Amino acid sequence: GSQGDKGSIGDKGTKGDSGLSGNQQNNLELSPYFLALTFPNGKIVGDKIFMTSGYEGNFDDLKKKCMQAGGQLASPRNNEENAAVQQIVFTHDKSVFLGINDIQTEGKFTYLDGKPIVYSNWQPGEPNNDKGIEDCVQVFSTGKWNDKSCDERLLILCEF
Ligand code: 291
Ligand code: CA
Repeated sequence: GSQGDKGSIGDKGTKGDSGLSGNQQNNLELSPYFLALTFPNGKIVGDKIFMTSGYEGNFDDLKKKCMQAGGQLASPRNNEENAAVQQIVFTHDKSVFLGINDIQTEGKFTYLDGKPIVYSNWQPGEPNNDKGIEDCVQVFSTGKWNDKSCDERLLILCEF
C-alpha cells in the first residue's frame, strides 16, 4: 500500500505507482480474482488492502502478527478507508484494533511510526481514557472509534 496516485471511478488519466491508470486499477479490483481473494475477509480501497484472518488477540499480539505478515495493523486515513474497516467489523460482528494509540503520550494519538493521526472518527464522548487504562483504539460496527485497553482481545485487521 504505497500512497501514490490511486485512481478512482472517473479518473481517466494519471498513472500511480503500479503503472496502471485509474480505470485500469478499477478494472483490476472488479476482476473475479480480486473478488475471490477479498471474500469475505478483505476489502480493497485504492491501492490499500485490508485483510483479517479471523485471529483474535491483544494489541501487541495483533500488531506483531500483521508485521510478521508483511503488513501493519489497519490505519484508516480517510472516510473511504474507514468505511472498508467498518464493513469488515460488521461482516464479522467483532471489533478490531487500529494501528493507532496514545501509549507514548496520553491524549496524543499516533500511528505505529509515532506520527500524529491525520484522520479520526471518534464516537461522541471518546476518547475518554476510561479508568485511565485506554491507550488503544477499537472500531465499532458503526465505524465509530472508542479508546480501549490494549489488553482486550479483538479481531485482527491488517493492511497491505
Ligand atoms: C464504556 C465507555 C467507553 C469505554 C468502555 C470500556 C468497556 O462503554 O466508558 O469509553 O471504553 O466503557 O471501559 O470496557 C470493557 N472491558 O467492557 C461501555 C460500552 C460500550
Ligand atoms: Ca473509551
